[in-house]
Amino acid sequence: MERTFVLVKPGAVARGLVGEVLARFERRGFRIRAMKFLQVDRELASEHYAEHREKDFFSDLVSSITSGPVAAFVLEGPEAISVIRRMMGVTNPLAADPGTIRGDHGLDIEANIVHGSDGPESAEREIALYFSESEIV
Ligand code: 3AN
Repeated sequence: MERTFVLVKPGAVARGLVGEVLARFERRGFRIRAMKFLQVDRELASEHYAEHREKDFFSDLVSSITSGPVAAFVLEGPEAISVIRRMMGVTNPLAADPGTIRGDHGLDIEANIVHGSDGPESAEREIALYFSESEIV
């Protein structure tokens, strides 16, 4: 069993897509270990996206993720990190395959619906950023 961190981004929350995104993961068989609806502040956003600090799109990324509430989840299942990444589709929705979350629900790379951890270290780091141990059940 593996745990991963998933976040439904503000644009998708505003469009009413939280249930749609979560339902896909639940139907696939992943278990919810933690869930939270929150407003990300600039400090948390900078921590979350620390690896992108030098990128030219960093300030847009921080503005985007802090633009409204998000839904955050810890999901668990076999090979959760890679299976969920494949279900999300590639970063650019224009290139994401139909049938994936990004491929079915958007066209804008800066509002690409969902974030999912890209490896075991980032999963543990991101889970710890958003949840305390007692919130994971
Ligand atoms: P992923 O979310 O697929 O792991 P990352 O970690 O490379 O992709 O990018 C994090 C976020 O930064 C993406 N979800 C997307 O919103 C934004 N992003 C990535 N690349 C670009 C880009 N070239 N232009 C604008 N935004 C980008």
